[in-house]
Amino acid sequence: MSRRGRSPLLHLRFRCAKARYMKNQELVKIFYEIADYLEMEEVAFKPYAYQKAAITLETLEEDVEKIYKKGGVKALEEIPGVGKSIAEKIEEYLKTGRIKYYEEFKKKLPLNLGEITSVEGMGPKKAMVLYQKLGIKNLKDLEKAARVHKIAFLFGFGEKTEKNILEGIAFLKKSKGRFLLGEILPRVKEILERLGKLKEIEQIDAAGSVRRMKETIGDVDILVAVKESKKPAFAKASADKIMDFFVQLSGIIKVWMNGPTKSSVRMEQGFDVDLRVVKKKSYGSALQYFTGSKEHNIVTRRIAIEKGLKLSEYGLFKGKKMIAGWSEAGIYKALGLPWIEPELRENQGEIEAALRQAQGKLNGLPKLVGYKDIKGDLHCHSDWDGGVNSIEELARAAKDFGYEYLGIADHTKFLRIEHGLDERKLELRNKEIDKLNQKYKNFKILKGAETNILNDGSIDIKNEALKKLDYAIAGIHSNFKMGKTEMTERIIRAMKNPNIDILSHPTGRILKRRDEYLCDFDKILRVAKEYNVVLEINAFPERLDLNDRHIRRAKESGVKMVINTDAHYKDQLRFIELGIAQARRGWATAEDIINTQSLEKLLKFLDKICQ
Ligand code: DGT
Ligand code: CA
Ligand code: CA
Repeated sequence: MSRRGRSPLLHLRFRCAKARYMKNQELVKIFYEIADYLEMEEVAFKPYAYQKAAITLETLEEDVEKIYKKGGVKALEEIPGVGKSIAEKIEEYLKTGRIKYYEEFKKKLPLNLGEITSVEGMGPKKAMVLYQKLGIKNLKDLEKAARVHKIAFLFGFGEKTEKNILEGIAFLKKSKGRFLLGEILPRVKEILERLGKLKEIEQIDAAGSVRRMKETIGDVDILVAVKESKKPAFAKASADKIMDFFVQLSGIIKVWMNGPTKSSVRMEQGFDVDLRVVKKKSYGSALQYFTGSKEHNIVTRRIAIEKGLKLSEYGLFKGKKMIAGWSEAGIYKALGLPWIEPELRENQGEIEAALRQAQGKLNGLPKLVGYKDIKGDLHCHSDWDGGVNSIEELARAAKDFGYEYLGIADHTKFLRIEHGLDERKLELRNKEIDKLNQKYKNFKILKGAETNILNDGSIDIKNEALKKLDYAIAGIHSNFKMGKTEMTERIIRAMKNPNIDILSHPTGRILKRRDEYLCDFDKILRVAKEYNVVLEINAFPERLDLNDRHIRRAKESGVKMVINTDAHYKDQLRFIELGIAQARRGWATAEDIINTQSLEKLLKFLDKICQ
């Protein structure tokens, strides 16, 4: 099946990301939709150009409006992935609030594409057929049609597709109202920074699921301690001032509540933020309480009761006397526990481990991998396979990031990802890397590839090509709906290939979109251990795959892991934080993660597992 000359959309998109600035975000949505419309009309290359622009805009930390005001269309063209024609469209949008080119598409095909394509398996082309044959314009229409079995009879659809559509919609509904940590975190940091400047604030932290770095977030909980004063009136005036400042922050579209100790707002990206102001003496207990999780707190409160104490958000009390409250560590200490990292607070055995540690026994709390421990990323895509940046740009970004090495893992030739490299192109790319490496001191670009595991478990590129690499990744990028035995065998066969070192995004889940594929994870772990295959913790915001539970099982099985971003654009290297958080939530230590090693050690390790 050759579709040469066409340039299909990248298989993975960080869709509808919450870009930092509103205009960026609106443009991201429009450009993805234009790409979809172009894809429907089978236009060559152009869809990909729009998609590339969308990818950069959604992670861009600058406001396009500002860029434009400063330097006009020329400055817009400097944004990676933005060419002349797209720069002009951005200008048109900033000037008139619309893009004619887009409006014309919408007139021709008036569907809510974003909604329909958010269903797993629903691409733009299927959406067009459904619109033309059944008049399906949005999610509601789609669900209705699937329920009354109108879709199964259409050419190219069938009962299975109809079932998948319903499953996809059910999955979407399940995750409704939750936001990806990757979308939320940059905004939270910004709010903390803005509020943190107020002189009335003694201390400020994000609590709740954000502090625990959970992969999805319901709402954001921020906690503030007011500077102390002898006069109560002063404290109250300070709290009022903090609240008033908070509810007037830019980017807020609704104030639910503005009270003396709690305010609650909705941000333009759609999520809510609660701000609580507490007294300094209660700050630690409030932080402990509002960090949660609820399940963790139930146990800490029970321990307090067993000691004849009472634990609440106001403090730890013995009768009427407060015995701890200002510091969070002080609360744990008074309960007879060491401080517990927020990422562990899910009542998954962390309190038992803390108790063992306090009693000087083995198997205490793990020394978690640190946010600064990663020395390089082994999974990013260059412009050789359709990523936004050249290898050199990526290397420079990685160097600036403080890395010792960067692994380029371009896609290989599997037919559906058409930018994939064949043996010859991979060879050429390797040469470019060799050449670039002569330039660097104390930094190295590693030659990798992300190969595709075909239906029978074979790899889509020749072993001779893999042998020339520093390491090879294999991943499933197609046919996710296999039976459990078949899928497990498929993956295992790939892992047994001596040239495969890393299994990428091992369970295939996409947050808010699709579940893991069926697979016997224990079997995968046994084979990984026996054949020295490293499992990836993919840090891409919508993947975070392995998840926390799998990481913990991998660690317990003695299987090594690697934290990678899967960046398709240099700014996405910062997603690494999300992967590290996930590793921590899975109790991983630096020893469990191979890319905490220096270049020298990593190369030795790869050499060893390559045999
Ligand atoms: P989320 O917002 O759904 O992502 O998850 P959280 O954990 O941020 O939950 P949220 O915002 O409802 O509450 C923040 C924290 O406050 C929660 O982690 C623990 C604490 N908390 C809230 N309600 C209760 C409760 O009824 N009992 C206990 N023990 N703690 C609570
Ligand atoms: Ca929350
Ligand atoms: Ca909350």
